[in-house]
Amino acid sequence: MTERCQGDTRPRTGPRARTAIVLAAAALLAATSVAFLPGTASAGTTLGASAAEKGRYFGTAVAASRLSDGNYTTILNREFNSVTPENEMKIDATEPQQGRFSYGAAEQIVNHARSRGMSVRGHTLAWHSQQPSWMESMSGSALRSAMLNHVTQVATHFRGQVVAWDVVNEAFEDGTSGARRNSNLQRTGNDWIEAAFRAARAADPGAKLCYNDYNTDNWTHAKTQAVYNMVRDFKSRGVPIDCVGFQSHFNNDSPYVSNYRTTLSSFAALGVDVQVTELDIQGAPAATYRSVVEDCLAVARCNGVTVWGIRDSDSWRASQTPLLFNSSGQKKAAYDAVLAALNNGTTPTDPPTTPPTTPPTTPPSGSCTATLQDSTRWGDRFNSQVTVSGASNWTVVVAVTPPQKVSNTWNGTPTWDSSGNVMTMRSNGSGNVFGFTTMANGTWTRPVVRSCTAS
Ligand code: 9MR
Repeated sequence: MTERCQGDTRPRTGPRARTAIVLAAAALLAATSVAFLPGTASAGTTLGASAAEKGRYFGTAVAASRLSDGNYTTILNREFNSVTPENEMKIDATEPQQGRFSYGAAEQIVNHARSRGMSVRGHTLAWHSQQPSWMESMSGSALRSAMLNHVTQVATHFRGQVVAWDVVNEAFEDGTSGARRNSNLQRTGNDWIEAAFRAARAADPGAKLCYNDYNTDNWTHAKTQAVYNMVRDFKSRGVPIDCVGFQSHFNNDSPYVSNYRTTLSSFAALGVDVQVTELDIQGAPAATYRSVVEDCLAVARCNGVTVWGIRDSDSWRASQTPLLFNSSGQKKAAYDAVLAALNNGTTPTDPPTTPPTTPPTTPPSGSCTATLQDSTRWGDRFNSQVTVSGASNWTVVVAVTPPQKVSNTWNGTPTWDSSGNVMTMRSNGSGNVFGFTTMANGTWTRPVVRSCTAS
């Protein structure tokens, strides 16, 4: 359960040591149960930290042009642990002229995010909209090759930096037809979507590959069923799809409905992850925001929620005031509801997994003490929490065992060695308890604290 971390060379056996270990374990158990009560510091006081404690991310769309706005970046850096470039990775932004790629604005966002331990969702590689004019006027096999080249180039450029790509966006028609949207890409042949997924997989085998759409939230709608059938077909034929994004732009014409959870769980049952990718709700009713988050938390394969902007003034639908912060950057009632939902959320019912088999380790001495505790565990991943004592400005080095990968962190600023298995976590003013999520990838060995240094 716990790990002694610094210069503790006493033998681990003998009645006294055993008594001490039992007492320490009891104290930590007590501390753990308190720690997860809502309202306490480590129950999460920000959206990202609270989501991470549930093994999820909480993200936002980010516009590069707003990164110079201090009010905006203060909220971004404090609250979110995932970002989606709002427009900067779209085709017209990244390949404005055929064969000439332009990554500056996208890289600005990627660097801002990754240097602060946030993950990046890539949006989007193939879409009928926001095509540069050279692509809009193309058709047939020339367009097919240009599209595939675009997917390959962009996914290769950002390889290793983007955790999930919206490979294809909005390829189905609205209404009751259940048909594919008629677009220049669709006219290159019905297999254009799977061709795009195969190209993306070849370019960045480590990224999750998503299909992303809107008006696919209501389980009874023809469009939802049409996307579901495509995903089922892809899974049965081995087309490389890992996730489905539900944009979830809710308004009076396209409201949230209570079968949303059924939609998420039905797609997840096909063997894909699901993600809420562009959430905004007209008027930002707190109860609806809360329901969306609870629905995601109730589905084990729902990885996280992204809102489509930070403040109402940042929204593409600003007049509908659909976001969690008002235009001055103050938290709205919907914010409180989302945070409460994240802190009290139901625990997914994943199958039980084998606990770690390695004994606790004693890392070399340092100038502070870092104690690692196991936390929530799911079918594919687990959380760990590290408590630091003896310093308020600290640096803790933690190693995970390959092929494990850390997918999320909270309450610290991480950097990585070149292998990606050794994380150096620095205090960021959020206190002396930090946490992280490890994707097990089949290996359930407990992460090891290597050192703790006061700075
Ligand atoms: O929020 C984006 C807005 O700034 C752009 O002008 C618009 C152009 O198409 O795209 C908006 O984002 C869209 C996203 O890329 C796909 N789903 C719908 C979003 C809202 O229109």
